Amino acid sequence: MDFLSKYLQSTAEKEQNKAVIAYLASLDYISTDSPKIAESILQELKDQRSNLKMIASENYSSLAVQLAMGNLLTDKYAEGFANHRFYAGCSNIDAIEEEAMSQVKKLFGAEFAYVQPHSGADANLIAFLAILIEKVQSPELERLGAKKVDELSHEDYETLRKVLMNQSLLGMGLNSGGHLTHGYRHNLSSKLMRAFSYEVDPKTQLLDYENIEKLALEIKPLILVAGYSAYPRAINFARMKEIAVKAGSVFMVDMAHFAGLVAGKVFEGDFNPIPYADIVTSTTHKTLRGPRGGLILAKKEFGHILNKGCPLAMGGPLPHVMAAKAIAFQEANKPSFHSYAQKIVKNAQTLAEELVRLGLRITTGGTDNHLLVVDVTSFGITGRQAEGALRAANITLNRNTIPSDPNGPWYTSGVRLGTPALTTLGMGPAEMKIIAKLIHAILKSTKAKEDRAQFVTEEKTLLHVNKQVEELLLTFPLYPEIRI
Ligand code: DSN
Repeated sequence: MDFLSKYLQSTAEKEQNKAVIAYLASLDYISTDSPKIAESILQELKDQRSNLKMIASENYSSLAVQLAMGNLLTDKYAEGFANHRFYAGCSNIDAIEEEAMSQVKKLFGAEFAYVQPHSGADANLIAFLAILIEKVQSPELERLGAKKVDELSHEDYETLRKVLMNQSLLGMGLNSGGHLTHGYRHNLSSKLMRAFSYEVDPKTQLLDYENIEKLALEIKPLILVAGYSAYPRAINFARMKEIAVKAGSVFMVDMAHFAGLVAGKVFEGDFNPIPYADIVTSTTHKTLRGPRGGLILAKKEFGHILNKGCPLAMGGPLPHVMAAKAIAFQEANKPSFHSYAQKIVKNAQTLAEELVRLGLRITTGGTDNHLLVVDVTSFGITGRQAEGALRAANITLNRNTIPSDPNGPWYTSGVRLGTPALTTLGMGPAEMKIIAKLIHAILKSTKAKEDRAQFVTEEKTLLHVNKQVEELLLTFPLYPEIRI
């Protein structure tokens, strides 16, 4: 590969366009060491440029965010937390971690921030453990007459472990749009604690706060979790907090999906989790548009435990990713991020309205956020078949269960669509209307084969949609400054 010298010969803006130079140089340089890896990076760029990215949990980060991850920060061990490390020579990592913490606290108005989690799942695990330690282990230690776990005899430690493992968690069920880490049977969360789920109302598919309250008062969980991966509505966190208080639960919110909508002030008042939750976890790469990673915000009382996320549950922090998080938080602190967040929702609502107008069934009938879940059963296909047919048409999304899904989480009866990435490209309501028609055309022209994963789509429609997608993406290109 020799992208950089071609670029330098063809542009007079070379002094100004440092990001492009860095990007191209890195590709060229990687290709000298590993042509295979350079080829895959290039291929991924081409792939993302030729498909409409509608996976609700994905986005396009800025080149500054991406480039911050490609350097020697990855070589540094920094177990511990800022200014409290188990390794020498961490002062630069301290500065990076402190900058990321300060930017994200400002962004969300949070008392405490922990920016090390490698993912949202890590963030949730650390949050669960912090709550168990603060609310269960500490009083149990006192009862056993010890200050630290190290002081306990083997027998007393076993007693403590049994008490810790006997706690309960109440979160939104996977079929209703909750996340795996909120107590799903195939996730550690349901092995670590006794896990219970609340589900959406079968008729409206909306959260039923009265029902959640009833369940919470019966179970009295240690932790009440709010948050979702596939629920298209705003949650009333003031109401959820009220339930948590009545049930004597710690209130935790996983805002991985909608963090960008909180940062962008779309979700305010009762719908902003920060003032209400004891602990808020998130990812940094979805609506928040940062690097792949996790994040925890909390009331101060949990800070001293959360800071011990490594080694409590996690390996060494990733300093290069913390640097990229700091940049992303700074970007989200700019006023332009507010209008970005508003446009995400406007686009999702337009898409939903147009799909409904075309006769599609959308769970809850619409959306308040960045995502929608479409029931594809009326087309006689599974979610898996719909996902495959749409990908063949260059529309990338993921299959998703709908409430009470008869097809289970592998085949599913729905697809989940999101607008964060297309909004980053600059698309608006006019494009959403076109895309709704394209999705409808593909679903209508797809027939199921016997196997629940196999399908066939009418050739003429497929070619038409491919062409339309290509035209849209030529008008709204990804990283237009990178001309390769
Ligand atoms: N995998 C993420 C999503 O797609 O929603 C959540 O973990």
